[in-house]
Amino acid sequence: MKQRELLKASSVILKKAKEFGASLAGFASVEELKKAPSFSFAPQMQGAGEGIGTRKNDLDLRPGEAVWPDNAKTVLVIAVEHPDDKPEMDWWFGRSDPPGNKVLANVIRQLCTWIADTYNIGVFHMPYHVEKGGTYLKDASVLAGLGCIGKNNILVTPEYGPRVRLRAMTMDVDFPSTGPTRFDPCSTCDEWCRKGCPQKSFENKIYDSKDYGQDILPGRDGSFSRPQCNIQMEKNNVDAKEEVIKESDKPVKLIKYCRNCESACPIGKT
Ligand code: B12
Ligand code: SF4
Ligand code: SF4
Repeated sequence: MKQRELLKASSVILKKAKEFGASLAGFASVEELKKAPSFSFAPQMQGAGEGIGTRKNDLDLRPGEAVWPDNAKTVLVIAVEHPDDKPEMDWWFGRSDPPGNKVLANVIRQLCTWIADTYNIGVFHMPYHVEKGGTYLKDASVLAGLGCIGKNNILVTPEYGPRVRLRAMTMDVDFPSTGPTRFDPCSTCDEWCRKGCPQKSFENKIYDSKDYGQDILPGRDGSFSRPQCNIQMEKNNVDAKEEVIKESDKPVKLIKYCRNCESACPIGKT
């Protein structure tokens, strides 16, 4: 594609993403993303590859390893807003994916078909889990300019704060990156996100730059404890109750995972 066509296509694709239901969308370069902090930190993390947030996979990938489709040049990352007044977007209905995840997958599916048909570009719908062929979605979003990683260790966007969920696809054409941005609301904030954590997951600095050979760490400064947060996730699993919902004729177990570090953040609240 010539430069002029490329620029035109990139703005049409980003517009299309919103038409299909994305709240935000942007491009990140695959080469840049491969150098992102999560890729270098993940293999060094204590308990890497076991337990928390790890899924069995057929690809035999270790933490920080990724498989990229042949010729993948650009990651198109989307965010869908999960507002406070629609908590059900995030609930697990028994073993079924939360409705919000279905929206994300549906937008990417539509984009894959439309982009391939319109521009004859090679596309790939990235799975959610990195070890199943996905990518670190927060790093991708930062590089695509959707927002920054807040002191709550998740993506904070100017428009919706941290209350978004993410998904991505690759394309085999080099579209210009749409980020990163200088947006950083945390530097002057009273850290409501951290104060609201029921497991005190940000209480101590548990990682030090000099031990990991990188300045960018979980929770930005090395204070996010994945095991502490996961205690809460397990508690939420145990506490899940059967409820009657309109989507099912039988009562189903509803798992409502903690979101305090998102909902306490004032950014993006109207
Ligand atoms: C495994 C996982 C979990 C595990 C472990 C969490 C963890 N952070 O390690 C558990 C189950 C505990 C968990 C909990 C939660 N998760 Co989770 N999780 C994931 C998953 C699958 C991978 C995350 C991962 O392994 N990251 C890599 C590890 C090594 O690093 P890290 O802790 O994230 O820290 C890195 C970043 O902070 C980054 N970073 C920091 N500063 C900067 C600055 C720049 C410039 C850059 C580029 C990067 C960067 O560098 C750090 C490493 O050095 C992602 C989906 C995905 N495919 O990405 C969702 C994901 C991160 N989770 C998400 C959410 C919402 C949650 C929860 C709120 C629970 C819930 N209700 O869904 C909590 C929040 C915990 C928290 N405050 O971080 C969302 C975040 C959305 C957002 N706004 O960012 C994601 C993207 C999934 C989604 N559906 O969209 N999660
Ligand atoms: S509550 Fe404050 S410190 Fe925490 S993520 Fe939001 S802006 Fe950043
Ligand atoms: S999801 Fe809950 S337990 Fe985990 S870091 Fe956020 S506030 Fe803490």
